[in-house]
Amino acid sequence: MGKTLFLCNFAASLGARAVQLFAVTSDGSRAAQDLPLARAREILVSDRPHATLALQGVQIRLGRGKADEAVQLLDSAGLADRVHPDGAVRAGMAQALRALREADAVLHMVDAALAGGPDPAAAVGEVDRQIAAFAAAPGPLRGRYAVLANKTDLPRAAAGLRRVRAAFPGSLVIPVSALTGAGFREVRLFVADRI
Ligand SMILES: Nc1nc2c(ncn2[C@@H]2O[C@H](COP(=O)(O)OP(=O)(O)OP(=O)(O)O)[C@@H](O)[C@H]2O)c(=O)[nH]1
Ligand SMILES: [Mg+2]
Repeated sequence: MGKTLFLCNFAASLGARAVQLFAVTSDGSRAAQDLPLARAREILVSDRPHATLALQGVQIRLGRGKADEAVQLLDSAGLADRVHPDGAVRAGMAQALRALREADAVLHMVDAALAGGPDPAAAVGEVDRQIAAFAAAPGPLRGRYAVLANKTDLPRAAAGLRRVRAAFPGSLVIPVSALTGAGFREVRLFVADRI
């Protein structure tokens, strides 16, 4: 759907050169390994579902007042409605949910091109609605949450974007293309205001 491609290209647009791969071990400690962004795009972005199983991240600078300090941008596993049979996939989803509470800003990505196709439920599921509802309620996410409607470079995304906005009526929805960089400026401003 584009979370990992977004991480790589958004970080590159802000001048980052490398992404860090975190291996989070059972005691919670992180082992980091640097990977140049071009290489990261090659090996981390994939059409295969559940390509990303563990949190991975990159240090960026947003270049805006206080926000011109190092900011950590994290990429997570995708969430699904059903309990996945593979324990590693389930663990990745649990880790993504835990990370939600600790972040200064949360970018929840959905596929606007998929939402514009014949099966929009594949793009916005129950777990997506639940997270949006959680973000809108008083609590750790309120005011720090935006939905990124990705793949606006594809033809079906125009209809998809309308469906995404209808599915998340109370949320800020930012149209983006992880591929072309469309919408990155809006995302940068959103994040810079919240750190
Ligand atoms: N046309 C287009 N393709 C995109 C865009 N973003 C991602 N893709 C493609 O969608 C596929 C999945 O991208 P990833 O970034 O690996 O998706 P992900 O959300 O990280 O997926 P998981 O880690 O498996 O949850 C790749 O083939 C990308 O090239 C986009 O904005 N436009
Ligand atoms: Mg990924």
